[in-house]
Amino acid sequence: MVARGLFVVFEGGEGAGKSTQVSLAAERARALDLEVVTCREPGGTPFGEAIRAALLHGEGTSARAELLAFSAARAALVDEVIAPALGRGALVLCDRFTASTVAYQQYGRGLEAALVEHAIELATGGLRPDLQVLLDLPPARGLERAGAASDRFEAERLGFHERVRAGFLAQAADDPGHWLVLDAEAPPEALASAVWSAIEPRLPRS
Ligand code: Z5A
Repeated sequence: MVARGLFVVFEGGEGAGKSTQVSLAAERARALDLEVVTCREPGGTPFGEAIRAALLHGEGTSARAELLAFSAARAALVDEVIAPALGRGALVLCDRFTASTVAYQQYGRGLEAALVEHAIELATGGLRPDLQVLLDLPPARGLERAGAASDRFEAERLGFHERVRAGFLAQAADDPGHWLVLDAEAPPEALASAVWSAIEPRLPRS
């Protein structure tokens, strides 16, 4: 049987604290001598980082082209980083993954669910996270934390960010066994403990 690590994804709106929680979870895991691989979307490979720059700081494009660009970056990340790490039995902690595509491109931009689902399938080859942590925060609070808009998504109107939040909450409600929903206004250490309590029992035992 092929070794399988654990794939944990952190999701939420801008400034929700995803990168903070990826770092705190990685610290806890490394203290236990586990192999930990951290990554972010879009990005995480040289190809993906080039797409990230175009998506976040370029001129912008159609919603369909945006969907395909996020998907191309994801395919590279899955093939080059995530799948090999899981094959070695590592704990993979990723800042955003497919739920962001559903929340932003489907709920936010208004693309059809079937189109988004198709792109996700193509990019991941069916790979799904074992656990998705939703750091839920009213968008106004998250944008305040993130500071002055520094990319094309942060610059969207509040209504867009409200739809994105609803998109994350709907996905979590549809599949509660694979989601942990946390109030992102709690202190970072308290959130990190809640996250670790969900990760620890899912870790592969040797
Ligand atoms: N996007 C998409 O449309 N489709 C897709 O498929 C994918 C992505 C994958 C990527 O940006 C953009 O791409 C994203 C969606 C879109 N939209 N935007 N913008 P990103 O992920 O790089 O950027 P972001 O979501 O805005 O992340 P961020 O601003 O870096 O936020 P974060 O990682 O969630 O938060 P943080 O950096 O950990 O913390 C933010 C601040 O809050 C910082 O000052 C912390 O010290 C503070 N913080 C953190 N935790 C707390 C708590 N618990 N309490 C108080 N303060 C806290």
